[in-house]
Amino acid sequence: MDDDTFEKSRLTLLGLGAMGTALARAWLAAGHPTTVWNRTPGRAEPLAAEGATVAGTAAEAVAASGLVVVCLLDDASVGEALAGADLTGRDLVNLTTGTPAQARARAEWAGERGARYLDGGIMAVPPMIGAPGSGGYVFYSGSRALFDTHHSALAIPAGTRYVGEDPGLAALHDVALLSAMTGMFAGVSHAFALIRKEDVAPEDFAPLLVNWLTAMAPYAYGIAGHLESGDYTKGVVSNLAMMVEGNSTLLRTADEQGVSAELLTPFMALMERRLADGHGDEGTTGVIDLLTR
Ligand code: FVH
Repeated sequence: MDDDTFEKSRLTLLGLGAMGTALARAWLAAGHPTTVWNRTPGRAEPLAAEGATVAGTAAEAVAASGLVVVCLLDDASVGEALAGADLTGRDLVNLTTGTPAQARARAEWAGERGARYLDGGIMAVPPMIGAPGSGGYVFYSGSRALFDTHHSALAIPAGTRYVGEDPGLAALHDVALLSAMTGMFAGVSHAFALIRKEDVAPEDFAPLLVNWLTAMAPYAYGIAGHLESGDYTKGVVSNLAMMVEGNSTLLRTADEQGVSAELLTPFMALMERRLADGHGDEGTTGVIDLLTR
């Protein structure tokens, strides 16, 4: 049967920033009757022209649909926006980036107000929303029943990955990946700083950087294997003693190029501590032990 034969479920979206607007457009384009609300009303105008129903208050928007999706700046703004809304019987899906503890507290808060709760962590930037094949997806955690009930609507803007009943798990996965990305961009920034004053075109250098990072990324599987087995030396092809020795060349090059090494030195200090503890035959997995309080 043609998909258009089925009536698309009604939903409400609170928050029309860059991400909220992209989400709203994806649901509208897929034919979901969508009610929107934003603190600054002007941001809803283009969506009204595209078929959205614009609510005057967050409480009105919540009252309009059983499924209420929230995509606001942070957890505090979620509390503020929903303060005057009756959540009884609503299915609340919170796509606002927050910490695992905030997600767990928000799930309890929603339950006390009579709502079912699902937390989401968006692994996409706005242009990847509603773009099949972009690779964007959303981690979900919390009520499995709620995820299953609304899966067809939730799968419209981006792919979905349900990671467990604990509402904090989506945020944990989200923030862990964002943290890895932050480290990657620190390295990328340092690399561009090194070449900046030389006769090396950034546009020529960028593909080299991307290829190298892509080639190195699968070593994360080796680290996972170490953590699973407890043997941090298994399959090590570049040992810590060698890498710490090599760090002096990285630091000396930074100095020669007039570049601050401040993005590199915290990680190097941990490598040195692990080496000093007698683990020169490992890779970098032991650094994780030093980080874990
Ligand atoms: N954009 C991105 O690249 C990332 C990708 C990954 C996921 N994030 C998270 O998505 C949440 C929303 O991000 P956004 O890009 O839509 O953010 P902004 O464009 O800055 O819009 C912020 C919206 O939040 C509203 N807002 C802020 N404070 C309050 C408040 N106290 N009460 C009610 N609404 C509030 C703001 O309203 P206004 O300023 O237009 O009145 C916007 O609608 C976020 O968690 C990202 O981490 C995006």
